[in-house]
Amino acid sequence: MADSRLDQSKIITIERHILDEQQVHPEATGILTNILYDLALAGKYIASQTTRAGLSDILGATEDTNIQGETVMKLDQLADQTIFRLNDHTGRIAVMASEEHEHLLHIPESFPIGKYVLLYDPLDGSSNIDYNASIGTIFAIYKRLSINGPGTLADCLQPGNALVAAGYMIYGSSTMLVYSSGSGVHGFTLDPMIGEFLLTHPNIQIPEKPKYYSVNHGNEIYWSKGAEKFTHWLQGIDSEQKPLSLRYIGSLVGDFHRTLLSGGVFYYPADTRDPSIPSGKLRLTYEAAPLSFIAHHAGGYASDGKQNILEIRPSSLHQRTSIFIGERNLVKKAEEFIAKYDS
Ligand code: AFP
Repeated sequence: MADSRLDQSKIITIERHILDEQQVHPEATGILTNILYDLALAGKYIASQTTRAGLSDILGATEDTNIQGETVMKLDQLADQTIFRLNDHTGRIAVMASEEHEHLLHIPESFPIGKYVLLYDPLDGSSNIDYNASIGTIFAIYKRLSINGPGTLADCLQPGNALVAAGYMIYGSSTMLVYSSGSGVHGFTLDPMIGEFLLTHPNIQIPEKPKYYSVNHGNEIYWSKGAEKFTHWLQGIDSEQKPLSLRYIGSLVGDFHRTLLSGGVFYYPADTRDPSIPSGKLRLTYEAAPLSFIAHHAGGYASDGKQNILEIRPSSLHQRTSIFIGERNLVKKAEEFIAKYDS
């Protein structure tokens, strides 16, 4: 039964919030608003399936491997299809790209083509599914560059500073949707009683006082001198810095979400493990750019160690990058160490 003590005047649903945001832009047609609703709906459905993962036979790996050579979990496929199918027929999207597919996802011929481009990582951190740790969905929305016809690869290979909106859903102890369309970062928590996302974290700003640093220390032997020295600085070794505590899940959305709310820095530096991908593990288009957009609009900053991630124009769909993301001064400090030791 709904709690009658809830103050109805303070309840802002995601629908109302997105509509209010639209009012601020008189030129808005409502199309972006509807894409955000569609993604929120996808998030609700994926959340409902992930919470049942331990119960049903959808848990476990399929025999397929994705373009990154990783084992594809069944939940990845379900999340991937859910997002595609909720957006393929609406006439709002020109083309999509998913971390799970090597090539572009075109709108079926029977459906109208729209003016926006949607890139998504349907279920990030999926190697954590079996261990009940937080996982998430990341999305990035651009305006198409091409004039008409099906959307093109060039439409998808835009730098993060051309993003119109970006965000993520996190499936953890509660389900949250966090997004920005350029005016602040707003977080909504799914109320499972009413099946609606309610505004719980308006205008998120990354705290200036850092609490944690977040990195996979197991890779330290593969790091550059700059990444190693930066880590020592965070640990208070050879520095005046009060040591920060370490937190690392290995699920980007979970690690980023904590960094956004608690301050600090998450990083996945370039390493020497795989000479074919010297630039880092995370995907620029599906992971780094949208989260960098969120960090930027929450007062933070994201860098590949040398430059603002939002300024990098991808040259391929599945391009990887190193990343340092979080509280601005800490990320700038990382850039200093990289410049000093790795140039
Ligand atoms: P999976 O989706 O295969 O679990 O990969 C998750 C991820 O892309 C990202 O979410 C994490 O930040 C990162 O990989 C963790 O990588 P390590 O396991 O190498 O630390």
